[in-house]
Amino acid sequence: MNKGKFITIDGVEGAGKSTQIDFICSYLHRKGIEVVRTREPGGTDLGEKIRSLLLDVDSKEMHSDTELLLMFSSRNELIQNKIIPALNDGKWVISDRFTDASFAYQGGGRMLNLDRITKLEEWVQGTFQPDLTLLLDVSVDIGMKRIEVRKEKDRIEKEERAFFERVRSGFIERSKLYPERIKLIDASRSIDEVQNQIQSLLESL
Ligand code: Z5A
Repeated sequence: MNKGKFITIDGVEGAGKSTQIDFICSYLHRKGIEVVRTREPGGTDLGEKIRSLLLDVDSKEMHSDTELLLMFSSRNELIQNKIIPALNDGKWVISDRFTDASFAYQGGGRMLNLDRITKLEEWVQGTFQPDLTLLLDVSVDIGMKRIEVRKEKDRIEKEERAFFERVRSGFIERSKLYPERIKLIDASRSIDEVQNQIQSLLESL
């Protein structure tokens, strides 16, 4: 039986996931909870290699189905080799992105059939789901503005604006389907205000 809790955080790029994960980790540490921080795609040795393939700008011909399958390959490694063992040890796991991102990016952005994504989800996860998903919702404009000062864009970040609008809608649809698990947070607010919203959700967990 799992003893730890599994929390995921998601949203369009620039929503503030990394910023808020820093806060969540230190908040839980202060409560005496041991936390494992991870990310998708990636989070394991093999997963990080898969991540490099996925984000490589030279892979621009990658078929959308290949992209989806690689996301789930990375996820399988992460679940089996990192998340489940940590939860069984009583640790809490915080993942920067998880399966909702596949529904939003590959389902919404790439317009892949959602039933096929559901089949992969069932195959890789069975009934395993996060205890809590924090969905940081921000407009595509705000998200892009926050990260415009950054280095070069990776393969997915190079997509056109309409792609990211579909991704955002995909996330919102997910939150409507699973309101108990996915908590929609207005991430256009200040960092402190977003933190306060997250802190009360963590307390209830
Ligand atoms: N992907 C996929 O397609 N399918 C899948 O199944 C999965 C992933 C799992 C890698 O994700 C890519 O993989 C991603 C989706 C795809 N592609 N895209 N696009 P990633 O998570 O590694 O990369 P990212 O989406 O590009 O994340 P990010 O740009 O690093 O965003 P973030 O972590 O949400 O933002 P941040 O670094 O915390 O904040 C950005 C800046 O905004 C920073 O200067 C902050 O100080 C500032 N900030 C943060 N919060 C605020 C607030 N509230 N106000 C003002 N400023 C703020």
